[in-house]
Amino acid sequence: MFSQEMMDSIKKIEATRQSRIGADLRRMTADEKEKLLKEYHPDFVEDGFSTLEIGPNKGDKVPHELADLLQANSRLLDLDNYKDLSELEAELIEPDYDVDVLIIGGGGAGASAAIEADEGDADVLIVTKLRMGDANTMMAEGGIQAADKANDSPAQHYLDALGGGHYTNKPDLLHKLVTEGPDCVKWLNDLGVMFDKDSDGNMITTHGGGTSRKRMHAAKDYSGAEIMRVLRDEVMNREIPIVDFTAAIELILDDQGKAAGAVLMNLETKEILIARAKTIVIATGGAGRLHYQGFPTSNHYGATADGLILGYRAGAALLYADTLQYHPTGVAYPPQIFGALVTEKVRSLGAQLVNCEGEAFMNPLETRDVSAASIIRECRTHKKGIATAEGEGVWLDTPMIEQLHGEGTIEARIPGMMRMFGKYDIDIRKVPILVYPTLHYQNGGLKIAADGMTDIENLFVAGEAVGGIHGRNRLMGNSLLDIIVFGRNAGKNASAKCKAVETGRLSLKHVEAFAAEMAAAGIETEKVSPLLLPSYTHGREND
Ligand code: MEZ
Repeated sequence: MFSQEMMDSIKKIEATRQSRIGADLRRMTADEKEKLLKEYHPDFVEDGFSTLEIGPNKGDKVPHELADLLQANSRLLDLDNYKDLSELEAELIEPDYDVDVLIIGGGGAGASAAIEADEGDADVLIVTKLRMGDANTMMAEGGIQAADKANDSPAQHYLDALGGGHYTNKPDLLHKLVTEGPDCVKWLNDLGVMFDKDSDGNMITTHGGGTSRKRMHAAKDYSGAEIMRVLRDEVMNREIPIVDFTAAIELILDDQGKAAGAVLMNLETKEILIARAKTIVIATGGAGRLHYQGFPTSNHYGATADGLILGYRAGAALLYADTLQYHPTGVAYPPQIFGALVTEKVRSLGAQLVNCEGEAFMNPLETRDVSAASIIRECRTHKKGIATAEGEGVWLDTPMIEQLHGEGTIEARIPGMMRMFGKYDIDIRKVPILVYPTLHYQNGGLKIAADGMTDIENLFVAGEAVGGIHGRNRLMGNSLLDIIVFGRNAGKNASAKCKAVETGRLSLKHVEAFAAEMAAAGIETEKVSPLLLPSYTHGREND
């Protein structure tokens, strides 16, 4: 199972384990962190980025892969059953769906928005390109932050997230996140999420990287799946209509430039459908499947930045689209689960990051950007990584957890991790895990105000497609929190707003205008967007 090099190194890990337990691993200074990030974090790799030539963020840099999609051809310009755009525009008069609130995306943010919009008596429709719950929410493991303990406060939570985000978080968005956190965890608990609790019924909370208080609430190490289970049930119980396997491929504006619906495509039949709506919530999630800079990803199959493309082509601005989160502990070995998430909770429980010599090279609770950069340095410059067929990695010393907290802790607190590695005959109670950074989260996204609305009237955004809440680096557990806080917020505000909306004549003129802007800038490309699904066939579709 393990190579000889790995076996030899594991012996060194075992030999140094006892001396590392209780060792005071110094936290880096701000200057050390800044230097480390500039040298090793992928956000600072100059040739990973292109400068946008058109659109609201013209002049800004974003990853090449995203730039190629933001400046690509609309799918509407190349539809089999329509001669040209005017033929499709003629169909806008008789939409297939006509609702108050259209929610694009079936993850945690979309579900939360739908529940609150329904609660606000709006007529709601969810469209999702896969199935309800096929989303990054489902993949989140370690927990959700909320400052609801006596020794904590939203102000403390604010300061932690602000420091972790390099002081670039939008203050009003961060304020909302932390002040509404406790109520959102209570809302989830009341809906039926089975959070870990002690024998007195109190929530068990742990630290995450960069937190000054234990405020991570978890459902073992499948917190996102548990939250999604409950949200999906709630959507079903309320009989909110869901159209699945159907992607939004373009937004529709009205003749006053306000958002007024979306063009949908059934992914199985390729049928085109028109949805008219008074307000729209984009909740399409992240972009891990764009594999920026060749990184593997912890994201679900549909994470292809679609919402950013839809919003941008309609004229909505992006914020911090040049900053991504590489989760420090993606699986480096075995290859069958390369890039999968090893939850930060493993480090919260005390497992150290250790190089091939058995040396702990950083405090395990540094923030994610710093931890990822530190692992890359350990491998690339210090040459203390372990080689694998896919690249390299460092050890995450999981057996330490049971030495610190007693036998049975791993099975009780991180059973998902134990099962995932167990399938490949790796018992994480006995041997460490090999890890390397994996593309995990889109820190940036569409710019919103505190009510969740973009620069485009009636267009709301929630969840990972939003930029600005977390600044340039998100702390663990603030994403599960943001999908709930900002999902509910968008749902409430979209349903309240729709009562006063008088939709004008539906139009796709912005699609033509964007194509003209591309032509004027001399951008010629075969690419069409949104991507919808990634391709792993590398041109071998017919093999
Ligand atoms: O917030 C996250 O990204 C998260 C909880 C991930 C994890 O490490 O478990």
